[in-house]
Amino acid sequence: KTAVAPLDLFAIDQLVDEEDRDIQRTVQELVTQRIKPHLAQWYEAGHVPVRELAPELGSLGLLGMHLEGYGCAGTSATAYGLACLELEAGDSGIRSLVSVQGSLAMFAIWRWGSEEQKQEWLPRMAAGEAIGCFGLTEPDFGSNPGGMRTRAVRDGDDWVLTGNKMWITNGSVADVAVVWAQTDEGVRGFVVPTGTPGFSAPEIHRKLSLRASITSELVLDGVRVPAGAVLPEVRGLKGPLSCLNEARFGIVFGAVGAARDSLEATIRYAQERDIFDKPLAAYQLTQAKLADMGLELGKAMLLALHLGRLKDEGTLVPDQISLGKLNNVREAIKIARECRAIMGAAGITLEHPVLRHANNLESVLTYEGTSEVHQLIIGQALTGHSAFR
Ligand code: TGC
Ligand code: FAD
Repeated sequence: KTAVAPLDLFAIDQLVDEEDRDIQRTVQELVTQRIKPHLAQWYEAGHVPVRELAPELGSLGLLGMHLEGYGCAGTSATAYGLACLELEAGDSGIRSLVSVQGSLAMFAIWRWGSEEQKQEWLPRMAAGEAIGCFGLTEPDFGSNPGGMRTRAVRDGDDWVLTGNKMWITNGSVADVAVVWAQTDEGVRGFVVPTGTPGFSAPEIHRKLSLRASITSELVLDGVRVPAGAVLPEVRGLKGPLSCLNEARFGIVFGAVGAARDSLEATIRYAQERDIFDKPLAAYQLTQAKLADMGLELGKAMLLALHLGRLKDEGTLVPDQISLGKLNNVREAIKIARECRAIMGAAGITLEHPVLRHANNLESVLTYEGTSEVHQLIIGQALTGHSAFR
């Protein structure tokens, strides 16, 4: 009897529109042919060729794909989610590249930028010719970005930015950084070309997670930008947090991809590996683990699709994105770790994707709001009390 693909357990494919499914298949093909063969090497090297990959991702419309106009594909939010799922079935670092470009840097400009900023950056970013990064986190302010110390002060018509950002995806390969800074008018966003004097982005090395992704510090040492560099349409923390909603939504789907890839690899392995004279897959203990993982994977996918539908209807609220991010990343990391254990020693190498996914998901659990931050957002929605301070 042939094994059932984990996603088919729930017959979830039938719930997805034909058009969205076509997009998903195209991304799956790209990941299988162009990305998966190189992942072990990129991961080992702690490097990913962002400059080469970005135009390929752009040519498929994957950069800023759910945005309208300015060279963006304008797909449904669900299609964007399914693309994130397939990219993260490759590696969380590849999905990060796409999340940061489309949902953070491009979205910030698309939603809060001036017409000039949009015309200047969005078409090139959609094509993958210009790379963007998003600087919110600081060394001392991660979960609490409202405390940020980076400051932008007026000097005549210009703004001068000073401060440090930390853990910034694509920082050292970016052409443009969307930087959030305190001003006399509250937090504001700035579109900073990375060649501006005073801007530097040292890469962070020795990561044990998200190795197929570039992570950097941003140093802003009196970076002078013209008046037209400020995002004119937003003031306050709502600016960056609105971008996080978009990226967190992508992660709700993406985490399912990492879990699916782990489970598929493990089911294959368990069928081929004989232990005490019969396949590992034939033992009740193994089957109980696989069944529980298949169940959690299907539930996570149903939740992702539900949130996708709400987003496409225009009714999705941030608290619901927190439900999805908390559940799906938490379950995905449990699945990847359990898969690693089922594979025994073979699970610890880059011959199989499971420990790579589990290690990546450590970052995913932390970035875009830690699990604790999302628990507290949900706690606040349930009780009306903010437990953040
Ligand atoms: P709080 O007082 O609750 O709110 C301040 C203002 O923001 C508004 N707001 C939102 N607006 C849009 N979307 C949301 N989700 C929003 N949440 C809050 C709120 O209405 C208020 O507006 P106004 O007009 O009244 O001023 O803010 P707080 O300081 O208490 O903080 C709340 C908290 C802790 C939930 C927030 O700070 C938070 O989410 N912290 C986590 C930070 C985080 O997620 N950072 C991610 C950095 S980027 C990243 O990790 C990229 S990883 C690479 C990849 O994606 O692959
Ligand atoms: P902290 O905020 O110091 O949290 C430490 C611990 O305290 C966590 O367990 C947290 O859950 C817990 N905690 C926090 N608040 C509370 C509370 N109220 N109650 C109880 N517990 C609490 N940021 C960007 O701006 N742009 C990027 O492109 C980007 N890319 C990233 C890429 C990677 C690989 C990583 C790892 C991070 C990236 N980040 C980025 C930063 C990320 O968003 C932060 O790491 C995250 O927001 C958490 O901040 P922190 O690491 O400072 O942890």
